This record gives sequence, C-alpha cells and structure tokens, in this order.
Amino acid sequence: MTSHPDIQLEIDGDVAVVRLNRAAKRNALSDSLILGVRATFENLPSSVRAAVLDGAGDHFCAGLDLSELTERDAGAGLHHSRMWHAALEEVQYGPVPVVAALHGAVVGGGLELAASCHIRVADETTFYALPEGSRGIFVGGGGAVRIPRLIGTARMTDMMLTGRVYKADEGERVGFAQYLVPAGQAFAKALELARRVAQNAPLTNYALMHALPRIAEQPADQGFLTEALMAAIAQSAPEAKQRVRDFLEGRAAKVGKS
Ligand code: 1HE
Repeated sequence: MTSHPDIQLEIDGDVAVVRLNRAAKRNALSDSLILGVRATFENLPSSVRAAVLDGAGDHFCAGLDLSELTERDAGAGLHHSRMWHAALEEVQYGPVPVVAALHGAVVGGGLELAASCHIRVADETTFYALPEGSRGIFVGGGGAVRIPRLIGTARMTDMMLTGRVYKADEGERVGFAQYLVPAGQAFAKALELARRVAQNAPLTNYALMHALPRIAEQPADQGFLTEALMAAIAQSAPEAKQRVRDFLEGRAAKVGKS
C-alpha cells in the first residue's frame, strides 16, 4: 500500500481509487510523486481488479513539476525520462486496467500520464495541451509514443508547435477521451466503469492490457497468430467456459440489456 504524502489510495471492494493529492500545485508531478505513482500501482493489493486514477482539486494534472527542472546534463535527462517511462509503464502494463477521471488541466506530463491509462473519462472542464513546446523542452514521459496513437502524429505536432489547446468536446472527438460527461461527473463515471471492468474474467482484462496493444503494433500475419494464441488461452479458462454456459442457459445478460 502507498505511503506517499501526495497520493491518496482507497480500496473500494475490488476497485482501487488512486488520487494525486497535490491540488495546491495542480497535481504537478515531482520526481518523488512520479516514483510514488509507480510504487502505488506496483503494490496494489491482489484483491484489486480495476483502478481509477483521479486528481484532487480542479485539475487532473499540470504535468512535470517545473520547479525541479534544473540544469540536467544529457545523461541525467535521459535517466529522468526513463524514470517516467518506468512509472507510466507500471500504469499501462501493471496489474489492472486503469480508468482516468479527467477534469481541468490535462497538460504536459499530465497528458502523458492520462495516455498511459486504458480508459479516459473527461468532464466538460477538461482541456488538453502540450506546453513543452513553449517551455523549450520535449515530451519525456512516453507521450511521443502514446499520444500519436490516440490522436495521430499530425495533431500532436500541431499542439507542440503552436501551443494549441483542445477543449473537452474537441478532445473527445479527436480521441483523447472515450467518454465526455458534465462538469464534476468524471470521477463517478470512471468509478462506474471500473466496477464494470472489475467484473470481467481476469484473462480477458489481461489480453486487453497486454496482448491488444502489442498485436496492434505487429505486422498483420504475426498479429493474427498472437490473437489466436491469446484467444485460445482466454477461452480455456474455467471461468470463460462458465460464462458461456451462463449465457446459453439464460443466466447471463444479453448485449445491450442489463
Ligand atoms: C506548478 C505547475 C507545474 C502549476 N510545475 N508548479 N506544465 C506546464 O507547463 C503547465 C503549467 N501550469 C499551468 O499552466 C497552470 O498552473 C494551470 C493551467 C495548470 C492551472 O492554472 P491555475 O491558475 O489554476 O493555477 P496556478 O496559479 O498557475 O498554479 C497554482 C500553483 O501551482 C502555483 O504555485 P504557487 O506557489 O504560486 O501557488 C504554480 O506555480 C503551481 N504549478 N503547475 C510546478 N507544472 C516527463 S516530461 C513532461 C514535461 C512537462 O510536463 S512540461 C509541461 C509542464
């Protein structure tokens, strides 16, 4: 369990709620806080099946803590970026799917963090930006890999070259968020979705977290084989067989009906 002062962790049944809790600094990610994020996801209790990532206050996350952006030499800069990579990999490829509850600023490293989550729910106050361009730096938390996969390379290039800010509705349209909800409702919707995700068979969630993004990067002939292997493993689980029997014998919900 976490003991970081700027992270609040609550376990609500089989869902973990991880909240950045540094509202006075708009949840800016100091080195200590990014290491805390990593440790929190690494050490989630084994009973947890899904997580919500939230930010305290009016903003999800203002990105890198700029007060720590000191005169690093190239080697130190490399290791700093790799530290972020390791932390955000723990979010993306950690134990459970993560639903981000976005509101207010989702900028710079905050957007990189959001992009490492599996589902993004944004409320109407959300805005997205990559101010790195205007600060004379570059993304370093995996954004160059993950953000083009959400919105395309051309849009990311424009954001960084021109400082363009996407509002919540535009962000949902271009692919930053899968859900757009009224102001103040992102957390409730994210929790509802995480509870739903937690009910899936664990191997299905594993396949979606670990196999799907890799298959999407593979050449088609390799992807088809990886898909077939993953499908065979998932359907061999006793839980999968039981779920299919439940449907065939009328005990499971029909698609589109609860
Ligand atoms: C910060 C940070 C921060 C706020 N590092 N201290 N990120 C940015 O370039 C975004 C910078 N932040 C902003 O543009 C604004 O703060 C917000 C739009 C997010 C919010 O505005 P607002 O008016 O609600 O808050 P504020 O008054 O600007 O900030 C409140 C306090 O938080 C203030 O400190 P105070 O001591 O004067 O109260 C701010 O200095 C502080 N604060 N954001 C440090 N980011 C892996 S590489 C990733 C590279 C990046 O992420 S670069 C992008 C960095």
